[in-house]
Formats: sequence, structure tokens, C-alpha cells
Amino acid sequence: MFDRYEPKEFEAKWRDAWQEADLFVTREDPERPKFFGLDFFPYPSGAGLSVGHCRNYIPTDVICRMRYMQGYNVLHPMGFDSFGLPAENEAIKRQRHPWPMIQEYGATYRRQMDLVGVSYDWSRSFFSSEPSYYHWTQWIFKKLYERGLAYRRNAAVNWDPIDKTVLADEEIIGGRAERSGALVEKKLIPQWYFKITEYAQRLLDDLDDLNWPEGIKNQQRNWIGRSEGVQFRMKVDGISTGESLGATIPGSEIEVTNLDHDVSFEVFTTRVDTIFGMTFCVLAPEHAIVDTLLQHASEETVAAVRDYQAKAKELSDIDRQAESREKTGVFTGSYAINPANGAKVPIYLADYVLMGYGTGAIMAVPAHDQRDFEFAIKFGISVVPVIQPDEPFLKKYSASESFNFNQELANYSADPAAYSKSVYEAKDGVLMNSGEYSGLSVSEAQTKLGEWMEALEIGQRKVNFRLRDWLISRQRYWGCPIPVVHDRDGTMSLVPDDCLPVELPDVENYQPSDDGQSPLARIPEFLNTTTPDGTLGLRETDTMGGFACSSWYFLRFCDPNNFEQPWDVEKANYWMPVDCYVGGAEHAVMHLLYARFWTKVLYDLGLVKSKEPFARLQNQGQVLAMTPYRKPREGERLDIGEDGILISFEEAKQTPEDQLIWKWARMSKSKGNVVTPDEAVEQYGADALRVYELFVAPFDADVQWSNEGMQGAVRFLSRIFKLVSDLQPHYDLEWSAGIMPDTPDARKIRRWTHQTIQKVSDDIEKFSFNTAVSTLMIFVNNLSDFVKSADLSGLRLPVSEAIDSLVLLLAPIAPHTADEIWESLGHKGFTYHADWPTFEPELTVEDSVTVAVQVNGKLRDTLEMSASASQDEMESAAKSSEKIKVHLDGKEIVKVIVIPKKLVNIVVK
Ligand code: ANZ
Repeated sequence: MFDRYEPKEFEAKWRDAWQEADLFVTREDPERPKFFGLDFFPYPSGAGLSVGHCRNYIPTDVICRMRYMQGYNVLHPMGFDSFGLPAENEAIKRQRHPWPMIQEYGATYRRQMDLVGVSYDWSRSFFSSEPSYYHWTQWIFKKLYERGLAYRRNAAVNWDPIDKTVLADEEIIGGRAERSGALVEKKLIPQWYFKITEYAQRLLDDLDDLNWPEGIKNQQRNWIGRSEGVQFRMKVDGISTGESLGATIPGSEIEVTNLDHDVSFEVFTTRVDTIFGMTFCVLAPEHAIVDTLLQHASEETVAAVRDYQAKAKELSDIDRQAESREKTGVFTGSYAINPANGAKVPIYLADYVLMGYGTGAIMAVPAHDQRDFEFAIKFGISVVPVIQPDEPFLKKYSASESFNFNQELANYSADPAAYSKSVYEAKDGVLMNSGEYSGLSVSEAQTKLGEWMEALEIGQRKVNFRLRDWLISRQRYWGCPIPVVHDRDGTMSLVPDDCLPVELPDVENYQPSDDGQSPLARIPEFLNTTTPDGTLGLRETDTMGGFACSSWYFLRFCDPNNFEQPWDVEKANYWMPVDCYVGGAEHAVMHLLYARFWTKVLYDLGLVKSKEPFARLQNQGQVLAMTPYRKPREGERLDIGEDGILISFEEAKQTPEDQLIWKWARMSKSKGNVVTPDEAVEQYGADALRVYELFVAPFDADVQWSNEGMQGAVRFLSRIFKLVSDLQPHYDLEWSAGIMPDTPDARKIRRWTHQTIQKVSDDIEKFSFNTAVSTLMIFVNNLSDFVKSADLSGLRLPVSEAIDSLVLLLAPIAPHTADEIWESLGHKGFTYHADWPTFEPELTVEDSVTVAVQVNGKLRDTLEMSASASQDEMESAAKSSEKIKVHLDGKEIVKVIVIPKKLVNIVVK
């Protein structure tokens, strides 16, 4: 047996042996419980894996290996998310076809994953761009279409002029495409959508039961953005064509007219209680009623409005809503009538109101809404407070005992920020300046005003969601074709099941075009086809964005080689949901929401009985590496958030010390700071890499890569080899058949062993891998110290139990090392097939404890006592200690303080 960690001597041998034995091929024994452990579906990039990616794969591997040893059937698959823009852009850059390219990249990933000993069942692997996979992506598309959940409409979309494609809102940051950095434009083209909004409420409700990080759940809640409010009609003054209904609006002379003939628009508000504070209205610049209003406006107004509309067009929704932006707007020349009090309020256009949310029009209440407030200040519109804040609110925000609005109003031109903090958030409190509603609480007023509007049929209570339908089509080549055929007269039909998959044609030139059409539209053999009833038709040429492919791959893993159906329902029902899903926190909304949506649709179709795809979610921290930057030179511009210019390691060598800035930055190819698993394994060994990544920090914390840390891992593994080889002469393979001795030393070793089993099992379960490793370190230290001094004769059985337990607990963490030692000890087979050690609770209990004995608070002695000693026993043991007696001599004992298992303090005078 080796007496130190020699990875080059045995790691590759074990990996070959595992492969030879098909060790990780999924077992499906109906008698056993199941465990589905899954890593986020990776896109295999040309750069290969870094040790940063391993922080995802190694921990999942540890929990899967432990579960297998605990007797579970384990599904631990890996595949490749190979359709989509990144792959296509990379292929264009390399002037290659994406398919062979991505297969090569995938093969590199696989080799690297194998190199660090991850236990994937490769017999279940696939690429999402294989026809045998996307066949079923298309099949699911059809199911969505049949249920009315996939539809096509003309839409102003975000157009990326560099990547020449449409982007989802989520793919735009600060008005630029996240991927290409292009300034995003608006373009009107027919687009395919999935109707995720129909599932908004369920997507929200079912979050509660998921074992996911709270932060991710909240991001989803905000993204779905449910709000309850009232939607009501606002009549435009002076241009109504309606007849009188013989009633007036309460408190005014204004007649209620037949709304069907009125020029009116609807507003959505969550704060109908503030309706008396409405001092203007705002329409989104794209609002359809604007044209009508302009028919009654002066030439100058028309010109100003058209100009404003044109400018708004160039901005993305996200920019329009940016809190820091100064408010802009333009008056339309028209007024609307507040239905609650008949007041005439000016109608403005402003880009902070979005067309895509609510009704694209709002009642503006500057006293209680931050954005309206900023707008009112800028345009000199009055601010009418209508909510008297309650006491706790006043205490929190205002120094004065009585809250004086006039004073506040006087203050806010001087310091708008101070006012807005004190007033606009007033969500609790009592109404004022609100006619008959004054004196009611906010919630009472909301109910009453809602009822009143419903009775008069001016409006109704409504739930709104911020969530938008999911834009799925891409005008690009490298994606899953949409299985739809367009008839001559424009009707659409689905491609019949027996004609699936609609295969992507193998072409040389697949560059995107400038006209917004997919390159597939230029390929006649693909484009021209027949409709199901035999007439000539044209294929849909848009492809699906990559998020479609990753919305169901976990289901395919349950039954990946099925050619008859996407999966066998029984198999999916056995394996789903994924018990533990591991990946980066950056996927909080898109992928994780889309996959939940598809799963719910498939649930409704009876194709899977799990309503949610991922029962538990874990997000790993990143690996950071020391990265060189240099100070900017005169006139050099820095990227946002940076204080230096990123340089290569080569350039760093040439740069004077005082110009260099070294910083921890996320490991990535673009930063040139990547350490590959190949390098790490070559230099230190695969198990050392595994131990290091698990031990260096809590799973979800960022990690600073260090070579010293790797050496520490090597030393730890070497200590294990040394310990076991030292103990080998005392090792008995058949220890479990013997009768354990019951001496204090035997009990001590067994206590260490069983405590370690308990803690390591529990820690792995909790994803606390760093403490699992440190527990093993303590165990190894205790045993190493013990063997140095103790007489081991008579301890063969507890020592052997300790060694076997150590090796098996180590097996998921450092599997090569574990198998090497296991074999050297004389065991047959792999640790993977051995049973996970279990602990006996009574053996974990400490039977002796160290108690501190103080006199007047000063430590004078420490005593070993039975852990079950009573307070009286502790006290008398302390008093009879020779060292203590010296300090008690001739003194009077005033009192004795006893803390069980820890301390006795004797107070004397
Ligand atoms: C009056 C009011 C008074 C409002 C007040 C808020 C506070 P959530 O919760 O996000 O649904 N709003 C409605 N439609 C809008 C649109 N298309 N673009 C921009 N803003 C819009 O927010 C709903 C509130 O956001 C609505 O309630 C409306 O302003 C505004 F003290 O109406 B509120």
C-alpha cells in the first residue's frame, strides 16, 4: 500500500476500471428509492472546462455517489445544450459548420468531466441538436400549439443589429444586447410566443413548496409580478359623442354619458384609494388613443407629440423604466375627467408608462408615487396629498410630531428626494382630501371604491401580472425548426407526427440575413413543402430559441433512447422530479421559469405526474482567480465598475510594478485567467482537486483559487495513506463479524468513528461539503495522534471499523483514493458498491467531558468527568481536587456555580 498520495500511480487506473465495469450505468430496481441528481444543461464552449465549472459538477457527484452507496437508484446524467446563438456565432467565427464543431467541444467536456472522476451515466447522454432529441422538442411544441399555448403575432421586437436576431427583454442590459453589446432597436415582425402568462398564478403559487434558495424564489416572484388593482375608464373631456344617461358624477355637474360612444381610455392602478389625488394622466407614447386626441390639438402640440413619440421608439422598456432617468413627457392638449370627483386633469404622454403593462395608461398621483412626483415637479403640476400617514410611519420618516403636508410641500422643491421618501410610500394610513371617503383606511377605501366602480360599470377589480409571454422564435439557422407549414392563403397547420422531426437542412451558408428573415427562408428545398392536405405550402423558417430545448431535457434523461415517444410516462413518473438540481444563480428567471412552465403543461397533459421539475435547487459559488489589470493611461476610458484595464499575464510581466493592479476576478476565458482541470489534475491529482474545491469554502460562496490550497489537499490525502498504511498490521478485514471490546480506548475510537459517520452524512446531505471534509480531517488527526501513543493490541476491531468507515466516507469525495486503499486492504470490488456506513446513536455520545474548575473566576484545574455526572457530583469532584483545595484553604465558600458538562466556579471570601 502507498504511504502517500501518488495520483499518477492509480487515478487513471481506477477511472478505466469504472468505465470497464459500466459502474455508473443507471440502476432501475423498482424495490429501491430513487435519487435524480442533475447539473444545469451546459453549452459546451470551445474553451473547454475550467476548475470553476468543477465547483458545480463535483458537489453533485458527491451527493449522487453517497446516495448510491445508501442504496438508492441514482440517475446522474449529463448532456449538451448545443443549439442556439453561442454555438452558431462561434461556428461562423471559425468558418465551420456548428454540428461537428459542437460535437468536438462536447467530447472535450466529457473527457474533462471523466478526468475529475464524475460519475455520469454516459449511456444516457445526448446533444439537444440531435434530430432524435429535437424530434420531441417539436412534438411538445405541437402540444403547446394545440392547447393554444403557442401562437404567432406581429410584434415590435427587440432587434439586435449585430447578431441579427430578436432578443427577449431579459437578454438586454442597459439598452444593449447582453451577448453582442449592440444597441437594441425596435422592429415589427411576426413572432412566435409561448403563452406562459396563462400559468402565471400557478407558477407563483407553487414556488412556496420548493426547496430553493429564497433569493431565487423572490426573483421569480418579482418577475411574475402579481398585483391586485382596479382597471377603470377615464373619459376624455370635450370630445365625447355619447348621449346623456340622465345622471351626474357625484359631487359635480358632469353628466354620465353612454361610455360606448365616449372617447375614453382605461387605466390600471393598484392604488385606487389615491384617486382623489390624481392631478394628471399619463399615456404610453404608443397608446392608440393618441391619434384621436391629436385631431383636436393645435399644430404645435401635434408636432411636439410626434417628435416625442419618435424619440420614445428608440428606447428599450428597461431604459424607459430606469429609476435614475430624468422624467420626460409632452402634453397632448386634452383633459380627462376623474370619475371620483369630476376634476379635469391634463393628459400627458411619458415614456415611463409602458404600453405592454396594464392598459398602457395611468392615473398619476404625484403625492404618493415617486415617478409621478418627479414628473409633476418637472412639469409644474400640483401635488395633492390624500393619505395621512399613520403614526409609526411618521416616527420613521419625519422628525416633527405632527406631519404637515404644506410644510413638506414647501420643502420638496428644495429637496425632492427628502419629500419623496417621506410621502410616496404611504401605503398605510388614513384618507384625507377625499370627499366622503376621507377618514377610511387605505384598504377600506380600496374595497369601497372598487365596489363603487363595479356598480357604476366604470371599472372592475383586476389582477395584473408583470410576466410577459415568452418570445421563442429566432431568425437564425442553428435552432430547432418550428413544425408548422403555411398555406398559400396564410393559414397554418402543424406538421403531422409521422413527418417529425422537421430536420434542419445541412447547408454551407447559414449566415443570418439583414432583412430579419431566417436563413432557412433562402433554402428552397427546406422552404417548399406540402400541407397535410396535399396543397403547396411554405415551411415556417424561424427556429426555436435554445430555452425551448432546455425546458424538458431532464424528462428525456428519464428515457433517452426511446424512439417511439419523448419518454415513457411510467419512467418519467418514477424519476421525476429532479431531487437535486445544481447550477449558477444567473439562471434565476429564464431557464428556471420556462422549465417550470413546460413541466406544468406536460402535467396537464398527463405526461408526467410531477407538477414541478426541480424539488431542490442549489447554486454554487464562483471560482475567482488573481487577474492582472493596469492603471489607465491618460485619456483611456474604463469599463463601468472597473478601476483598471484588463491585461494578459504576458503583458503583466512587462508592466512596471507601480502600474499593476492584481484583482480577484471570475475565472473566464475572456480574462485569460483560467486554470483547466487538465492542468490541476496533472499537477496535483484529481482527488486533490475534488477535495480542494469541496473544502475551500461553503458551497455557495465564491472561492479564490490558490495553489497552496491545492497542496493542502494533497497533504490531507497523503496523511490518510500514511495513517492506513501504519495501521494495516492491526487491520482485520472480518472485523464486523467479531465482538467489539468494551474498554475506554475502544469506546473512544468507536465514538470518533460514529460521530464522524453521523456528521459527514448529514453535512453532505445539507450541501455542507467543506465541513464534511473538515470533519474527516479531525477524524484523521485524532486517529493519527492516537496511534502514536497507544497500545493497539486488543483494538484491532475498533481500529478496523474506523479505517473502513474512513475510506467509505471518503469515497464520494475522493473516489480514486478510496478505491485504491479499499483494494489494498483486501476488499473486493469498488467502494461505490459498498454500503454507506451507518452510525449507532448511543456510540456517538461522549462518555467523558473536560470540566473547568475555577476559584473566584480564575481557572485552577481541569477535570475529566463522566458526561452524565450530576451537578452535586461535579461540585464534590471539584472540591476534592488537590489543586483546588489549596485555594479553598482557610476561606469561606460563598456559593458554587455549576454549568453541566462544562464548568464549576467556587466563590470564596
Ligand atoms: C396610481 C397610483 C398611486 C399608483 C400610487 C401607484 C402608487 P404594479 O404594482 O407594478 O402593478 N402603472 C400602471 N400601468 C403602468 C404602465 N403601463 N407603465 C408604468 N406604470 C404603470 O404597479 C401598478 C402601478 O404602476 C399602478 O398604480 C400605476 O400607478 C402604475 F400612490 O396608479 B398607480
